[in-house]
Order: sequence, then structure tokens, then C-alpha cells
Amino acid sequence: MSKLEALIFDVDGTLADTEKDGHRVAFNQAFTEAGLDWNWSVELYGELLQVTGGKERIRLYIEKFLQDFDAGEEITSFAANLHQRKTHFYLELLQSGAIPLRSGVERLIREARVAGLRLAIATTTTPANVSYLLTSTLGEESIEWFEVIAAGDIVPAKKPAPDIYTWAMQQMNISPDACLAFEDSLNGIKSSLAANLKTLITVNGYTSDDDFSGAELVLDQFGEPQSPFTVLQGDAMGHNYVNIEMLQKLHDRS
Ligand code: XBP
Ligand code: MG
Repeated sequence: MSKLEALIFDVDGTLADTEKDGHRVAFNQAFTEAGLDWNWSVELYGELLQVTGGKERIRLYIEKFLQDFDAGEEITSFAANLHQRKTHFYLELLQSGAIPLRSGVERLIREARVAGLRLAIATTTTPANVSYLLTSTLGEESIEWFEVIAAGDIVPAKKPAPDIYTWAMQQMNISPDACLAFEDSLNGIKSSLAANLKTLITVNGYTSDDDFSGAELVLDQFGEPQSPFTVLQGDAMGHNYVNIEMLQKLHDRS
């Protein structure tokens, strides 16, 4: 059994609760700016989250709900242009500090650095969204803390395909059994398990009913010493907030 060497984090829903009050709001701002009478409610957005990738989500919406929609141009370029404006609005939200990191995330990242663990990111979201989230919450230098930031269109197939995790590990020249993955959704765990990664889940409002079979542990949050997590599935081995000692035990247990 390899020693735990690296932590690979998903972004949306894991590092921060970005979907309901972040991405969804930015999509609606882009629709309004484009003069479209589209509005993705919290509920509808939850349905559209079945597909990863913002451009892909726009296309799903059109194909599923607006079959006779005439974009006036090729749908792929229409979706890409609309998505670019959505990203502009999302980055504004991040810069405003509207989207904080989830409970325990900053503490765990800092503890991992002290412990000498390698850090990486494997996400479907647009690369700029990652750097803006990190710098707006952890400061400018935090981007350097992550050896690899694997994001968005860098791979041909997005989650639930394993590509983004496999690509990140190739860049790090590391094998899955020396890593742990952190995810929040069914698409996410399908991706990390297909990449042969032990996976710790923290659920959120959109994913609490997802099937996390195969996860090492399912929690409501990483937690803090004064605000413990709730175990939803698996054995936390007597711990009540996620720290490096717990992760090493999780990694080493068969
Ligand atoms: C979540 C996604 C992303 C975001 C929106 O990514 O599926 O598409 O919802 O970001 P992950 P973009 O959970 O893998 O971090 O609009 O930039 O795609
Ligand atoms: Mg996610």
C-alpha cells in the first residue's frame, strides 16, 4: 500500500457551494443581458446539473425545453458565446467575495501544506473560475499551492468520465493509490472512482440524495473542531472533523 502523498479536490460543491447562488445566478444574468426570457429557477437548475459543463448545460436546456429555438447561428457557437458572458458574471460574483469556501476547507488545505502533502484540483468548471475562487478566498499566492489545476475543456470528456482525474495524475506522475479525491456529486464520484481513486464526499443541497456507493465516507461537511461534521455514510473512525490524521487513516485502511 502506497503512502498518502496527494489530495485532489473537486471545486464546485466541494471547495465552495457555488452552484445555487453562484453559477445559476451568473447564467441568469447572461440570459438577461442577451435579451432571452430564460430564467433557471433553483429547482430547474438542479435538474440541469445532471450534465457537467456550462456550455453543455445550455445545450441540454435548449434540446430539452426549447426544441424550436432559433439561435440564428450554429448552436455550439451560440452556447459558447453565451457561456463566455456567464463566466464574466460569475467572476464578478467571485471577486465580490459572494462565494466563501465551505466549512473546514481552508483549514484542511493549510494543514495539508504543513504536512507536506501535494495538492491538485480536478474540476469541470472553467479554469478562470478556479483561480478567481482561490485568490478571492485564500489570497493571490494560493494558486501556487496546487501543483496541477485540471479544469474545464483541458480533457475531451468531462465528468462522469475519469479523464480530468487521470490527466491530473499524469501531470503529477503519481498513481491513484497514493491519492485521495474529494467530491460532492454523483457525476463527481463516478469520475473519481473510474480513475481508481479513494473518494471522500461532502454533500450539498443539490446532491444529498445522490448515490455515493463506493465512497470511503460521506459527510455533510469537512467540519471544524467546534462544529463537527455529520456522517451520512461510512466509518469516520472516531473523528468528528476532517484532518490529516483522519485522511491518512482513511487512505491506509483496506
Ligand atoms: C461543476 C460543473 C461546472 C459548473 C459550472 O464542476 O459541472 O460545469 O457547474 O462551471 P465540478 P462552468 O463539480 O467538477 O467542479 O460554467 O465553467 O462549466
Ligand atoms: Mg462538484
